[in-house]
Amino acid sequence: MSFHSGFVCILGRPNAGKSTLLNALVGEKLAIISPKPQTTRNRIEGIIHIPPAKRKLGGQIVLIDTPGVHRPDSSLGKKMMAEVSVGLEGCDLILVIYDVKSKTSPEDNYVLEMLKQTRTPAFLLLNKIDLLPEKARLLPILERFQTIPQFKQFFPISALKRDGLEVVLQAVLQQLPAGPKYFPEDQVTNQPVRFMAAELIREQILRETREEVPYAVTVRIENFEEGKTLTRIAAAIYCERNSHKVILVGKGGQMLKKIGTAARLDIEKLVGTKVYLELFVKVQERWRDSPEFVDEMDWRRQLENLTGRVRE
Ligand SMILES: Nc1nc2c(ncn2[C@@H]2O[C@H](COP(=O)(O)OP(=O)(O)OP(=O)(O)O)[C@@H](O)[C@H]2O)c(=O)[nH]1
Ligand SMILES: [Mg+2]
Repeated sequence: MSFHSGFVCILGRPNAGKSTLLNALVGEKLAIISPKPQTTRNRIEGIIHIPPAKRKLGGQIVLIDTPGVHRPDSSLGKKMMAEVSVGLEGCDLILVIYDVKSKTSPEDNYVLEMLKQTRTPAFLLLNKIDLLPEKARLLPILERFQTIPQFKQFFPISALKRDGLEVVLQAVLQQLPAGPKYFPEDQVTNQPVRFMAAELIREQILRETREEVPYAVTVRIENFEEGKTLTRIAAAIYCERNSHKVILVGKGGQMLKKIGTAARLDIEKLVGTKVYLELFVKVQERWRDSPEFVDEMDWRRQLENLTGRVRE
């Protein structure tokens, strides 16, 4: 049986469940998840290896998670939307993910506008069906989207409960062309471990803080030393104001300790050794409005700088 492969981009509003879908389909925690919108800030690639089976196609899907589609009002927002555009470029199929419990919003139109510009075939995944008391509630949603010719197929799913995902995977493979294995079988992502560690720290901040603070925070790994049994990590948590710093540190340093302990346990699972994690909180005023700072935080840019330096 032939081997199908290609690039598939996930597109949708903030909070629709894109990252939950990526993690569920790849079977590994590659992206952080939170109930707060605009959690994902970079595109994240996950590789799905599907061995051929009886009457089932085999292949490799390079799945790209993207930030939620919104009208940006900062350099960070613009960068996030640029990440969505890069993710969409040249992909073979788009999975538009729609939260069936969400209210209609202008963001739906932004998503559809972006989709139309690509002319790439798409599937519509109606997500969070576990929250619907009856499936009949899907009908009005389907009616809204059925007239859009780019949508080739519709799937009700629950990314959280992993419901309906097998069917989606087979349909995706059918849609993809016969193609090569792009990545070796033991590779599930191209993200550097240190970036994933920074994200796991940010995930705890998203969990523990509210209002402005989680949005005003970014994390950069300042030092990462891998040993056989211990990984030493120092990370800077950047926020925009001293009042954010006060919250992040907490009374007697309690908040920072809580964030650090939970993140450390997650990072230990990721790297497979014990972790010594040191956190610092730094104030970088209005960093979200600084294109240079936002760019500096991009791990792809950080890698470019590193390899550039090696070449010199
Ligand atoms: N009940 C239910 N909750 C879900 C499902 N999929 C995702 N969620 C929840 O929805 C919230 C958002 O999930 P994410 O995967 O972070 O959403 P996202 O689209 O990546 O969000 P952004 O990165 O902010 O654009 C989290 O609280 C998830 O647990 C689902 O199928 N059912
Ligand atoms: Mg996300």
